[in-house]
Amino acid sequence: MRNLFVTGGAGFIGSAFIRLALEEFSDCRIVNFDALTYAGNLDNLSGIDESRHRFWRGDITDPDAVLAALEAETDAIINFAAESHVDRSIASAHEFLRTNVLGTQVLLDAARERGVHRFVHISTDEVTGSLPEDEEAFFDESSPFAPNSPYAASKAAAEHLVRAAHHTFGLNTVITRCGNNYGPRQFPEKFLPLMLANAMRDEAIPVYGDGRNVRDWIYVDDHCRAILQVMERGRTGETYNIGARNERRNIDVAQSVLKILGKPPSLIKFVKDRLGHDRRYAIDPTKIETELGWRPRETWESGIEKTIRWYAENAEWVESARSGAYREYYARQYGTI
Ligand code: NAD
Ligand code: TDX
Repeated sequence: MRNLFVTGGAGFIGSAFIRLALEEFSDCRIVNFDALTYAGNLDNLSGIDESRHRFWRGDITDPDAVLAALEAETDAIINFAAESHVDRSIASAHEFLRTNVLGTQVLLDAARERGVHRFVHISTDEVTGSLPEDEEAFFDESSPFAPNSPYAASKAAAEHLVRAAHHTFGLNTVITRCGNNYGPRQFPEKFLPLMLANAMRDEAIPVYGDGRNVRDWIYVDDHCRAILQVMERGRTGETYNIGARNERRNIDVAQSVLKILGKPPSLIKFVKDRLGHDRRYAIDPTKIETELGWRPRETWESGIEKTIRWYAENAEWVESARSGAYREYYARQYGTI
């Protein structure tokens, strides 16, 4: 029996992970602990096997709530819960420190108190900062910390706390660092779903700065499969980079998506750059490839096709995500473009 405690399981990656874990392991039972912030959506879990999934609404910064939900026989905590959008962290860092830093410590303490066997912490390539353009430099697991946004700084702080819990208390921890995920059910504040939602409605696509910033893209299920392998077989106290060797400039991503959708390149609008905008991320995934034998299954072409199809077929989900508070956020972030 695998008893998992997943935090942030109503978000983009956490919900994909729950789908996959329930599919891959027939003996898997999941408690999904999520505060349902603007980014959490129970519709993301529609169609899963409810008999093996229990949703618990709660905040990871609340120790009593976490302990109430965390069963003693839990095999692993997988911590996805976070404030995850860089632009929002630039507007206000407070929630990022509260959830990403304090919340991680609350979970680490609870894991010790309940004797949880393994703590899997989901981190990001952004903790190691920005790489130079046009150079054969990559992030590996020993790259120095150099977070540049309040979001990245909060994720770096969380990693330090996980490391400390392992070193000081011997907690069985593993950390994963991934790059830019794409796929179904990603909230349309992030570049790719924002682009898809706007282009499908013939609205402008905002591209920051000169559009030459590079991101390393991975299909969300490939990321989740890697997390499952790290959860099962990763070495305690270790960090694993996860990447599909798929670097692309933002402008190229925008142009290729418009081409697939049959929309004109004139929809692209260059807008004011993000403050402190990291130039390039590029992940060296050699460690997870050689130690755990993980490889991505999707190519960029197959992943993008699946993603576009999902957004085309789920207009209701998109409209609901784009309503209410999203409109205020969008107006604040982009004005009228
Ligand atoms: P998301 O914003 O889609 O989802 C976050 C989820 O966490 C939501 O369901 C939200 O309700 C929940 N949450 C937020 N604050 C909470 C709190 N205080 N208590 C309980 N639940 C809370 O994020 P995502 O894109 O799915 O990212 C998941 C994780 O993966 C994050 O830790 C993020 O840093 C990391 N990550 C994301 C990417 C990416 O490209 N999206 C890449 C690398 C790493
Ligand atoms: O409107 C936009 N226009 C634009 O040009 C937005 C929202 C973004 N961009 C650019 C900024 C980045 O160079 O596109 C690139 C991708 O931006 P985001 O989707 O905001 O992702 P990023 O900032 O790269 O961070 C993502 O990857 C690492 C996730 O949001 C993080 O949670 C993850 O840790």
